Amino acid sequence: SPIHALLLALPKCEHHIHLEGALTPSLLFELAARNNTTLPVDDLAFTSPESLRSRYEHFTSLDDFLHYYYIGMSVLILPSDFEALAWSYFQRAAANGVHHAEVFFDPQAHTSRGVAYSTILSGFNAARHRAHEELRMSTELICCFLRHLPPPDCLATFNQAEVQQSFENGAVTGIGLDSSELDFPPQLFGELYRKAGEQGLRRTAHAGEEGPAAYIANAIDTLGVERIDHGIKLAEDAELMQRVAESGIMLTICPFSNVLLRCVKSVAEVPIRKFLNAGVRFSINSDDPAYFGGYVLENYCAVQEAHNLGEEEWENICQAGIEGSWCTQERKEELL
Ligand code: ES4
Ligand code: ZN
Repeated sequence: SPIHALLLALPKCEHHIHLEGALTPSLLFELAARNNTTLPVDDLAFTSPESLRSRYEHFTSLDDFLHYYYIGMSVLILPSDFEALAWSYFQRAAANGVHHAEVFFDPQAHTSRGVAYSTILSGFNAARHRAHEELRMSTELICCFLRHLPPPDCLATFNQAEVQQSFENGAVTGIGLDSSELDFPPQLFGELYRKAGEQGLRRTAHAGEEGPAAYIANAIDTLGVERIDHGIKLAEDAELMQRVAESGIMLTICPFSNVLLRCVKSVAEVPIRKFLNAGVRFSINSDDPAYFGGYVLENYCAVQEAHNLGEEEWENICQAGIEGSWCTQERKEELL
C-alpha cells in the first residue's frame, strides 16, 4: 500500500536498539561453535536455532527475556564477534530505511565475563566505520549501565580509564540505564548521572516499561535525562504527560517489545494516540530485534495497522526523531 511505501521511504532514525539484542539465534549458534561456548544443557530451548527462536515467542516478563539475553551474549568473545553482530544489525537497519542509528550496549555484561571494554569497542567501531562507508548510515554509541547491579559497580565501570577514554574521544556519546526495572528505581543512579552530566555526556534511561509512571518522573528529576526509553506508562499520568510534552523530552517507544514482554496485550494498546494528542515527542524502535520478531520497519508497520496514522503524522514522527537525535546539527540538517 502507499502508506507502507512511505514508511519504508521516510528517513528514519533508531534510538532504542540494544546491539546484544540483535544477536540472532543463527549467529548465536555460529559464534558458540567457533568460540567453544558452553550453552545451558538443562534448557531444551538451546537445542537448535529453531528451538531457541520458538522459545522467544513465549516470554512471560522482562526478567524472563533478560535470562535468555544474558546467556545469548556469552558467545561474544572476540572483537570480530562484536563487529559481526553490529554489522548484521546495521545492514538490516539500512534495508529498513534507517539513516541514523543510536545503539545501546551493555559493557558490564561483557567485562564481568572477562571480555575487555576495548574488545567490545574495537569491534563495534569497525562496524560503525563500515556502516558509514558502505551504507552512508551515521551511528552513535550509548553506554548502558545495568540497574540490577550495585550502583558502586556501575560507577566503577564508568570511571575505568578505557571507558573514560571512549567518552573523551567521542566514540561514546551518552549513557543509558537498562536491565530489570521494578526493583531498581532510577534515583539509585543519581551520582552516576550527575557525573555523566558534568562530563557533557547525553543521558537517557529506561523507565515506565514495567515500572510505574513515577519512575519516569524520578528519571527526569534525579537523573537529568533528555530522553526516556519506553515510557509507555506515561499515559497513565495526564499531568506528567503534559510536563513531558512541554519539556520536549522524547520517548523511545518499542511496540513489539511491549507486546512480547507482556507490558501491553497488543500494539493497539501502546498509547500512540494519547501521545500524539498531548504533543509528547516519541520515536519508534525495535529494542531487541532478534528476540522480539521484528526490525524497525516492522514496528512502524504494526503501529500503522493498529493506529492508522496519516501521512503527515508519520512525517512529523520522523522529523521529531531527527530533532531528538544526538548527532551534530550538521548531520540533522542532512537527515531532514
Ligand atoms: C532490554 Cl526490553 C529491555 N528492557 C530493559 N533492559 C533491556 N536490555 C535489553 N533489552
Ligand atoms: Zn531497551
